[in-house]
Amino acid sequence: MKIIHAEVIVTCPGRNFVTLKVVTDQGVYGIGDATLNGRELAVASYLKDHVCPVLIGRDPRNIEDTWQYLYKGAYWRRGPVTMSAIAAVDMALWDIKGKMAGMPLYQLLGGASRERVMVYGHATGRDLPEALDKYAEHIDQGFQAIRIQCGVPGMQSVYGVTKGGGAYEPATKGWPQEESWSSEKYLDFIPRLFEAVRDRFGFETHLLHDVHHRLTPIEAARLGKALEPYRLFWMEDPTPAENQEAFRLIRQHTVTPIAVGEIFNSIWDCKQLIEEQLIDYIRTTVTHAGGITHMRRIADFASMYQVRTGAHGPSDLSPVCMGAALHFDLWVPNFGVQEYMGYPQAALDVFPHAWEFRQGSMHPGDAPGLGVDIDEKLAARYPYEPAYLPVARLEDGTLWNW
Ligand code: GCO
Ligand code: MG
Repeated sequence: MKIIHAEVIVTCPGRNFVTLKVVTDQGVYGIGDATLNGRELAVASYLKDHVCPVLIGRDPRNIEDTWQYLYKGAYWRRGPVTMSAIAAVDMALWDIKGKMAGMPLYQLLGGASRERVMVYGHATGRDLPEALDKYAEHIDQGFQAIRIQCGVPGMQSVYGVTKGGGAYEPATKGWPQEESWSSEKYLDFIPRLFEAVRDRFGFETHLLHDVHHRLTPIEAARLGKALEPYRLFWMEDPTPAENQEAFRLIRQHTVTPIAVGEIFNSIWDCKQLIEEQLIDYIRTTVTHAGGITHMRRIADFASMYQVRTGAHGPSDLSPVCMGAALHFDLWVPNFGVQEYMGYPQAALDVFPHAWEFRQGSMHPGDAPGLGVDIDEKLAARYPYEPAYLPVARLEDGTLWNW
């Protein structure tokens, strides 16, 4: 069996997505997601110019060998561009293997460890009343886990909150938007948000919050401690994680669980955080962390330290990644939760999928392989549109972590 064709499809049904399609001499093809928000064409070129040519003639059944070939063979290891490209190939090959076997991917991984996958949705409000209303809507939709983000009094823009209300999409067309940030105002307000949520809704629902890398370690420690009475499921990305030792300081002060890893792309990025048990949930994703093959390695390593998975699942990872993630989640023994932000209708139409959402949980479906396809004709109707993530500045103009 041989790969005879590999091509990259870039489409913008509401937002940009990069998809790899790998075709075999037996008529079976597989697809993989290679979307890196705001830097899409770098991965598209990596695939088109450097990876697709060397895939031709390879046996698609040898997934592990192909993974090692692309990882070790490039000499330049890791990084989001490289690892997203490898991930797309890996996903496509697992898709092919599943189709050849006539089995959904989760069966190839070892079968289902649970009936369905618990997902968390985003309740976001420009102010406290709106945030609480959105939270109530999520409870009505059956979510058992809800992330809450809220506008902060005195601050013009906050991560995770749309200016006009409605679904949050951080990437914008044109020049990167500038947001301003005050850790002081944020730290003063956030405990009041959580107090209000627990007062009104009680403790039945898992409660999550994303700090989005904004605090220093000691500030993060203070926040975690202040939020302890509200029993969070997790506090996400409390401080940038390039320096993993920083999390020791946070841990010394608080038992609020911590989730990190959405911008990580290899097992090496999370090594110290996991082996020193500095985090509770690892948020790496199939697309940005080297595919199913590498995610499996990360999850197995994490399981040795009772760290559970909590994969990133924003709208900027395509419905192809969502499918792969759900197969992985259904199998992985140390599953925690899966993020699900949802998609614009146009994106759902371009990527016909077997996965489904119902009452706060999801299932990948039982179609062979990933159970996700791409409608290429429809995709061609939505050409690429340059878009950037915002940048954040402190109130005095200093560039900060967005
Ligand atoms: C999350 C994330 C996203 C990222 C986005 C960047 O927890 O879902 O923080 O909202 O900001 O994926 O492209
Ligand atoms: Mg996040």
